[in-house]
Amino acid sequence: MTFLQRLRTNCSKYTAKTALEFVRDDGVTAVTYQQLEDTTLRTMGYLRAKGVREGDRVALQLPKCLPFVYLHLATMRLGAISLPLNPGYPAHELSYFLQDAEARLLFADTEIRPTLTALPGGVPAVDETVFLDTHSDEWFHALIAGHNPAECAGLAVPQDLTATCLMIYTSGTTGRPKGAELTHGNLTANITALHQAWQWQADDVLLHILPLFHVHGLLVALHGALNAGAMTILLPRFDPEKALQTLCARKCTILMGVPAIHRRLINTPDASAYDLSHVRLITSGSDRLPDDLFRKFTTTFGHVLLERYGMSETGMLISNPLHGERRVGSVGRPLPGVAVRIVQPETEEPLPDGHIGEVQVRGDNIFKGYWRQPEKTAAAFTPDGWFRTGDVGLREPDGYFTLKGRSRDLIISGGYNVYPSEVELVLAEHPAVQASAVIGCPDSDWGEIVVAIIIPHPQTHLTREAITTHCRAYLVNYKVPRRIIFVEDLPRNSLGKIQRAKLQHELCSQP
Ligand code: MLC
Repeated sequence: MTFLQRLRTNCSKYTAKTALEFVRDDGVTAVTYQQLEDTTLRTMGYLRAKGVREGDRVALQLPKCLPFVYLHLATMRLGAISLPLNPGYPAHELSYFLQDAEARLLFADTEIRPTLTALPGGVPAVDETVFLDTHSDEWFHALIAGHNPAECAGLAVPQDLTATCLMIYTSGTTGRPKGAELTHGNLTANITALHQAWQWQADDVLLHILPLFHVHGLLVALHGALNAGAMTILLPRFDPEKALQTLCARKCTILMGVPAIHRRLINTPDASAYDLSHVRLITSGSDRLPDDLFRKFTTTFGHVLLERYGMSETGMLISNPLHGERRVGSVGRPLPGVAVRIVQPETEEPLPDGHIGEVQVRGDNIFKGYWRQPEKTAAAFTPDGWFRTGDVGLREPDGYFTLKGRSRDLIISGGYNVYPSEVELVLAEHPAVQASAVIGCPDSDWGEIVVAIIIPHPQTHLTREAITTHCRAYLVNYKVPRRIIFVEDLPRNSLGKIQRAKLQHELCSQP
């Protein structure tokens, strides 16, 4: 049964049970499984009336809200492609995604109307933009009110496992971001493996504190709970105190976060006074979990974090066990249905246990390819069909995997991926920047922070503030360099390539 079929079954099985609760400062909106199904069907009617057909892209640049969930599910149920986008993208980044994806519809918050209207020539390659006032759901319900659930109730839930239903943009070491196409089969394989590994139950209560526009918050957390017929309590944004209070008051059983979130949780005043004994699972992913954080979390809350490993292109791959040893520094063993091998990077020959090499993976969870990028798709896989993760690691003789770094230049800040090249491209647009290099430096709060090393043009007076202002205009907040260093020269190798590792070695330990 596919994820969407399972969800529909859950909606008819658990009719009166709460599926979602959205917590606002001014109150809580509860949605039963029956209401979720009815609203999804109405939304499908609305989208169909707007002309959305199989394979069309529907872009969601919305803050975390219930209409996001309805639009996402309704789009996929129609056989169309849900395209979640970070609501913080400035016009420059947003414009690229919209152009590349050629979305039929864009749903955006009224608050970003000025950003969108500032785009030269209007919103690119989108047939229509629908602005929603996401402060209240009334607005959305008024929009779909003309559509009866019966209108789309007879439509078959998509059966084609190879059809794309979700597109997530990911960056790379070169070029512009690419849309990773995930299929119904991928979503189903991912959620089936996690359901089994973490033993999701219908009486689980998930506290949802992550953004919805990424694989972690969407596919692992939200889909996981819906697939199990469980209840999800959604907080619109992460606030450590509110999270701990809600976790206790609502007797939540599952929490998922990134290391930057877990660090904030342990640093909350009187953290250890919160009784989390009813919580059965707290997971960590999207970034390496430092050993000290792993240990401090256990001493603070009496809970051993379960670290797991995944990517946008693959969904979840490896996980520490629900029962058994959650090994510090390790991401655990491959999930059911996922094959993992370690290869020698140049020859791609499999390596014996204990040897460090590139992590390559296979399974029904691995994405179909990059949107309209056949060459990049081909380059992402080995000739025999293994996906090259770009991560470096080793396998212990007992099957546990440990990640040791990356073979690509990737910075992970607060669980978000940043590729140096995309920041360097923006820096190069500044008239007073002669050359630049961007590196990630370790940071106790964010894991890594983005650091820009810049050679200013002679005869210009370049300030850090000017660089920050420039970057904020073109890049979403977590990509904006937190440290800016002016230099007269950059170290290059004999081919003229900037030596990032050398810069990291020289500059990262300095404040
Ligand atoms: C916010 N800021 C960041 C940042 N997030 N800086 C660096 N890195 C980040 N990740 C900056 C803001 O610009 C702002 O600065 C200041 O920090 C405070 O912003 P904030 O929004 O109030 O921060 P906060 O709410 O504390 O957010 C922190 C966070 C958030 C950890 C909750 O970053 C987050 O939700 N991260 C999760 C990301 C995630 O879901 N990744 C999954 C990817 S999927 P200023 O100067 O503007 O005031 C994936 C696959 C997998 O990777 O395996 O899961």
